[in-house]
Amino acid sequence: MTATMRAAATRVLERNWRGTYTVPAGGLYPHQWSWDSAFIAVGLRHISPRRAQIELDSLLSAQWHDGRLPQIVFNRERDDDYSPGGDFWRSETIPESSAVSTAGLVQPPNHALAVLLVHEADPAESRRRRFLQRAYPRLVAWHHYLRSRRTGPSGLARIVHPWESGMDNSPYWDAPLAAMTETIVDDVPRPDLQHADASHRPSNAEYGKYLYLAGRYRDHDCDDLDALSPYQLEDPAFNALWARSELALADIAAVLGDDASAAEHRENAEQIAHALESLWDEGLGCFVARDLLSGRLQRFRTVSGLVPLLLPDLAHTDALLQTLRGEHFALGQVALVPSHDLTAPTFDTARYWRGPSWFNTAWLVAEALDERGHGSEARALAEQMSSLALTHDFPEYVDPHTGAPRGTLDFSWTAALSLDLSI
Ligand code: 9WN
Repeated sequence: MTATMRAAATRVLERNWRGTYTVPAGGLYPHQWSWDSAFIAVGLRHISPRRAQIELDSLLSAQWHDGRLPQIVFNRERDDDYSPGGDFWRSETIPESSAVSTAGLVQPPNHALAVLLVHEADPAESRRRRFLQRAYPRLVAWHHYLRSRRTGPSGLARIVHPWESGMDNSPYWDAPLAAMTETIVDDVPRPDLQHADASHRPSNAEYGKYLYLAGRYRDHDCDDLDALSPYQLEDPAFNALWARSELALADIAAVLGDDASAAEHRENAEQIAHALESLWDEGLGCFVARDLLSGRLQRFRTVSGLVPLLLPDLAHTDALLQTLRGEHFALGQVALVPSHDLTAPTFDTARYWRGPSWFNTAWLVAEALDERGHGSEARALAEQMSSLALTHDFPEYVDPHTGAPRGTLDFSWTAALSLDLSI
């Protein structure tokens, strides 16, 4: 299995490699995406630790002056093939942006975790290339951006666009988007529909709101203190990954011999984990999102609400495991981990983050199960990932009930993360 997986995953990652980074998929996603690159590097480290470092270096070098790591770094030659592209964002006119063309939004902060795993794959090569010395200050600046520009009184970072969650059309965002009167109805380009079935992608109505929010943020120079977005949410997975990445930063600081900073990062992680308590929903048995404008919790079971399982010493580990194994996510009885509650009226087997099972969240859950001492369930999940990935040409996501492929194929993080868990 490992040899076959290695050969097949390597083929996908070669095909999607663009010299200094990997695109998520050649047709649908022709640029570099932030949290994709971090997941991809986790798998690339088994093929070439050096290339995994370059993947992360290239993303980190697109960092803005204010510390943010952009959602997308554009290849301007492919501007017409994805919307919104570099022309839409015109980041070169925004004072805080970097020298390269990027989107102004961000994605979940999984990067420090990836940097640590890539370093550990080949510490000698990492030391030789001074990988951690380069990455650490940039990661610290990225987390500082989240703390200083995105964190409110709750102590949690807020997202200002559904794309920032990485789970674009999650049911969490339904009410907040419905409450927005502003949208764009004309001229909503959908080049994505040339590469994926419309029933697997977000709707046109959702895209109208996505474009409105992105345009409004851009028109305020992406200044978080100035632009009070009509969409402000706290997402559990985003914040859990931030806390988990603070723990990774602690380990990186320790490798660099900076024990005082290591202690600070551990304290930050504890503070975020503590703040996450306010998103716990006892009735649902998982974490949920909060709409900061209405103050309401968005009471849905989604895979995002399970991701805090990644945090050690969490008060709700047992309850989360029960939710994962029960009828709502049915671990071991369906394909991978559904993105949404199998029993909910809003569940959809095909549409993106409203039901289908994704490989990145399966990897996060497998890591968490392993770290929490449930090795056999983690291995079973890893085996399912490998077998679904190999059978269906590395799909973007799958139908939880049938395992049938959905979205695009030859998807980079599917290849990278399935490879990671097959080793
Ligand atoms: C918008 C690239 C990205 C992933 C996201 C996934 C999808 C983009 C889109 O693709 O989002 O960022 O066009 O739908 O939801 O998690 O990073 O793979």
